[in-house]
Amino acid sequence: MKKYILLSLLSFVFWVTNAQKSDIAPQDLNGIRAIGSPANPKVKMAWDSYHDYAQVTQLGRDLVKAYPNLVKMESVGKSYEGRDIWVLTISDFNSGEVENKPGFYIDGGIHANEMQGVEVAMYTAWYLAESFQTIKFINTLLKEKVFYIVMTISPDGRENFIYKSNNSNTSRSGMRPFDNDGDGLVNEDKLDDLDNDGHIVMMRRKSKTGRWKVDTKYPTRMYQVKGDEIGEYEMLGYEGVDNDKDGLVNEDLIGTYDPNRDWGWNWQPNYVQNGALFYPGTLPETRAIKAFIVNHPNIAGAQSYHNFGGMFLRGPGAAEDDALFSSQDIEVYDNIGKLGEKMIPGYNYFVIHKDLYTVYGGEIDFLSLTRGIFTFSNELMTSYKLFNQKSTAGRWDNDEFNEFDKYLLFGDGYLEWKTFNHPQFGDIEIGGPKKNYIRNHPGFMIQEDAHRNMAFSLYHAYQTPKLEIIGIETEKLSGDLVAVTATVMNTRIIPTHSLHDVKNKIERPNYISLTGSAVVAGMTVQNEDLNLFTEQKFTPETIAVPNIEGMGNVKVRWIVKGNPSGATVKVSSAKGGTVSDKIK
Ligand SMILES: [Ca+2]
Ligand SMILES: [Ca+2]
Ligand SMILES: [Ca+2]
Ligand SMILES: [Ca+2]
Ligand SMILES: [Zn+2]
Repeated sequence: MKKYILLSLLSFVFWVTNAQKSDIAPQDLNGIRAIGSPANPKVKMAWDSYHDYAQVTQLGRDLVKAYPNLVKMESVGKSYEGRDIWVLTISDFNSGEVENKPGFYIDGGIHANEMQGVEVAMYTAWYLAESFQTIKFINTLLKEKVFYIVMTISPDGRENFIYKSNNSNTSRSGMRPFDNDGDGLVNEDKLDDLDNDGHIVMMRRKSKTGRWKVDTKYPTRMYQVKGDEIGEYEMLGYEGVDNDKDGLVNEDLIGTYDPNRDWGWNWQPNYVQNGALFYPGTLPETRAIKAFIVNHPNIAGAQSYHNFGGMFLRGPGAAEDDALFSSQDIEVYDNIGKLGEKMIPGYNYFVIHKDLYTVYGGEIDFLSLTRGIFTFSNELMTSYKLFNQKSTAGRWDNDEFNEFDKYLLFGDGYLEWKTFNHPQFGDIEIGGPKKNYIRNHPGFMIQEDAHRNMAFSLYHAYQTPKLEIIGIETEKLSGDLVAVTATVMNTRIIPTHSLHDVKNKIERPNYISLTGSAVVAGMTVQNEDLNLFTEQKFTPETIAVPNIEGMGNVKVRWIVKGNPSGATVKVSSAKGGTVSDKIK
């Protein structure tokens, strides 16, 4: 009897270990699993808070540990303060070399106060790894593509935003000191957290000539009086004192430069483009990412997450570059951007300089115009998300954030006004929105928007070129000559080269080669019915094809001596990957 119990116990243990070994965890099969999400992830994460640098790093390490065949983590360089800028390479390492797969680049949080970009990038890395075994689409995607995810591109600024006193607009940049007011001193008059609560809020003072009043409906909200209405308060800006007694308050803050004006396309100096530094690539963070992008010519699509406004932005950043976006390339952007508007209600597909503002030396232009990469930048969060309806006023003018705060956040979004005795302004009051409200999603909304934005980028990544040799035909000619004709199709909507790339010869052409057969002549078929060919006299065995359009195809033909059966046709494309087939 004892033996029997032991045996059945052993077989139970055996069954359990076996079940754990299988690709799909039993908990994921039914019951608690919600469709589209891993129920039993190896790396446990909660997506209702923002993560600091140590936690971002830890997620990368945990994913590498749990999924060594899917995730690799490297440092692309150091930030100004010496933090590693991590890039996660995510792909199925068991199916082909990653360098030979179309790549998709993602980064988040170049503007450090725009916190959720980092969370979307982290969520994407986590979701891809955790869903590889359960969701067929993700499985195929990681077999065919490689993702390069820089979770936080400005780690110093993010640490500052989290651990130091800030408002929702600081710190937008990194920590490099800069003399903003030209007095020979750096960071000499920073924001001052008067009550030391971590939030830099507004200062107001009672005034008979003031043009501001308290909104009786939402007492933390101030509004500007109009016409002949008498005001009650004057506004004195963000919490601060004149530290260096130069008659200005908060005039030399930490990091007022803009890392998204430091890139090498249409860069302009600071007097034209506010926030630019000394030359394109002044910052170590920018230089590290540029080198990474240039060293990965397989990157065919890219996404850089920002906030605020609910937008899918494409270039150019400046009107004078409009002509560089051909109708052919715009059609690709339209296809992806318009679907995005359906995938994320409240988000709009826009052009940076037309619908937002002019940006010189921006990262999006660097990616799309210097490197020929089809790039979107999503501006995360919009007031549409509050009540699923379009706002009638701008972010700072409407009272929807106050209403949302009252009924859905129970007052957690704002600090009530309180008195303070200021060394220069006397009796004032301080209050207003917390640093992590307005621009950044409230906790319960982070995951849904992360998922929707990830889905948009996965669709974008899916549409990077996929090359297939759809047919190889042989035809006996006179003597021992044989014509070999190969048809190569791109079955996705992104071409191997943007038209801008082709015109400027940014990336090498695609090569279609025939090996294992004596090639006498090689040519591109222009029109088979009308017998139009373009012969390539130099290296006829390797035909250079400048572009294979989205959903388009090319035909190449070789004239060979003798029976070509067993010879190999190979397509090699920097952004379209490699594929080969043998002649039967
Ligand atoms: Ca100064
Ligand atoms: Ca404060
Ligand atoms: Ca000063
Ligand atoms: Ca000052
Ligand atoms: Zn931004």
